[in-house]
Amino acid sequence: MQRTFIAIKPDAIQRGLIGEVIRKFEKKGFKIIGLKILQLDRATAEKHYAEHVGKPFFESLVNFITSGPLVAMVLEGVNAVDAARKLMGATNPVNADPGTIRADYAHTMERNIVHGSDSPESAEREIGIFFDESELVPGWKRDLEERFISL
Ligand code: IDP
Ligand code: MG
Repeated sequence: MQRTFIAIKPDAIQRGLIGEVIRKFEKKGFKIIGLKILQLDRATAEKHYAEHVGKPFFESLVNFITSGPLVAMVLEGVNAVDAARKLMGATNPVNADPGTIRADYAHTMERNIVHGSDSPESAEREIGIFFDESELVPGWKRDLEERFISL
């Protein structure tokens, strides 16, 4: 089991897509173990996107991600980091495989609906930025799993 950090970005929230995005991850079988809505301040946004400091798009990226509320989420699953990124599709939605979240709902890199951690290390770092450990419910079981265990 692995954890990954997902953010549903302000463009998705403006467009009323929170439910659609969560549905994709739920349908795939991830467990949501952390979930909240918040508006990022600049300092936190810069910390979250620290790897992109100095890149030409950094300023507009930070402006965008702080422009409205986002939904922060922690998912648990097998190979959660890679599996979630696969489901999200490529950074540039034009290159995203059909059926992925970015292919279905976005067509520009600047408004690509969703963020997902790129490694288990990034996941732990990003989870720490957005959540206190006490806000997470790790390892909860579905009734079906409990039933299988007892059979
Ligand atoms: P990722 O979100 O797929 O991990 P990153 O390279 O980490 O992609 O970039 C973070 C975010 O910054 C992207 O999701 C995208 O919104 C934006 N971004 C990345 N590269 C560019 C670019 O070349 N121009 C404009 N925006 C970009
Ligand atoms: Mg990234």
